[in-house]
Amino acid sequence: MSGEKAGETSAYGLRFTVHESGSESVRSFAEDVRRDLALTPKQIQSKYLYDALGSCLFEAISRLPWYRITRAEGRLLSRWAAQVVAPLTDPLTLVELGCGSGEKIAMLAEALRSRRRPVSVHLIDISPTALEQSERTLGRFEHISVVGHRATYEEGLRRAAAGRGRGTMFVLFLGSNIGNFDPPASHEFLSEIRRALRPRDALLLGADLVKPERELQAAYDDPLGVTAAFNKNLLVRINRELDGNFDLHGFDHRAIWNRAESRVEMHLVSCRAQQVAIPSAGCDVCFEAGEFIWTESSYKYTPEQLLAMGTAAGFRSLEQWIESDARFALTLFLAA
Ligand code: AVI
Repeated sequence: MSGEKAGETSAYGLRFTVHESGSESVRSFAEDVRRDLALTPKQIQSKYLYDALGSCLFEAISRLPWYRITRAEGRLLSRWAAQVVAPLTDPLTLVELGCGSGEKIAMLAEALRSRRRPVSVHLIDISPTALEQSERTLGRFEHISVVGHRATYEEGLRRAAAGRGRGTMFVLFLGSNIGNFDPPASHEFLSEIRRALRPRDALLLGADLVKPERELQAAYDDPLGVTAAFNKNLLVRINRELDGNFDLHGFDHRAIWNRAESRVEMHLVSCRAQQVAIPSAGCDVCFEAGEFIWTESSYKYTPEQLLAMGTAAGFRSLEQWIESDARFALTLFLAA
């Protein structure tokens, strides 16, 4: 099911339209939870971290001193925005996969202001909160029109590509969101982006780099416990949406650096042997003491790996900018 929520005209006269997608319904959540909690190890897909509260908690994470991805990427964008957009010819359609609060696309919109050409922006996020925040952030630009798609990346990308006009489509996949895909899935997804593009279209990929383990540990298990709350909110969501009876005190947040796989794994570890009922998912789940649910992987890369990933998906790398303090890379690819 998909449909258009009321289009709105902002104070700036811009149209902001949210296209809803029913693909993240409670029913598919229930089916996924039932299937993935029967796996060994038990799992819950990380996309379910982002309900309204989860999106706010992620926003809070991005402001923590120990989680440096967002600020490092912001520094690169504010320093290099003009160079990023320079090779792209007008008219431009910008598509951001996972828009967060809209601050990053705003930096590029700022750099495009001097061209005095209208820019179409498509924002794709499964979180209505993120879409609303982005709408507010982008409301100040008179040269852009915004369409929000409440959809998965794949569905949103399909819709944005179907609605594009002539000119250049520029896909932004930032914030190291690529890191939440395992390697086969990231290859498949980058290839899917490439298939949605025409030659001379472009992709900007923001990805976190390998760094010392103690920095990763602090980023994913922060001393304020915000990341722990973000992770445990999955159980709150299951209790609310699927009538589960998870005891929140019965699970601990854990983040581990899996060096062999080059990823940080987030787990929810059962503090004791226990049984949890999730009636709306049609399951009762037994946990042994110490057994965990694997809730997220965040892959970390070398700069060379990122170039190779783009090339393998059918792109040609044009430029790579590295923030060497926090170790983060922005890579600009052209559709070959
Ligand atoms: C959204 N994503 C790139 C974040 C990450 O770093 O993997 C989500 C996150 N998980 C824990 N902290 C932040």
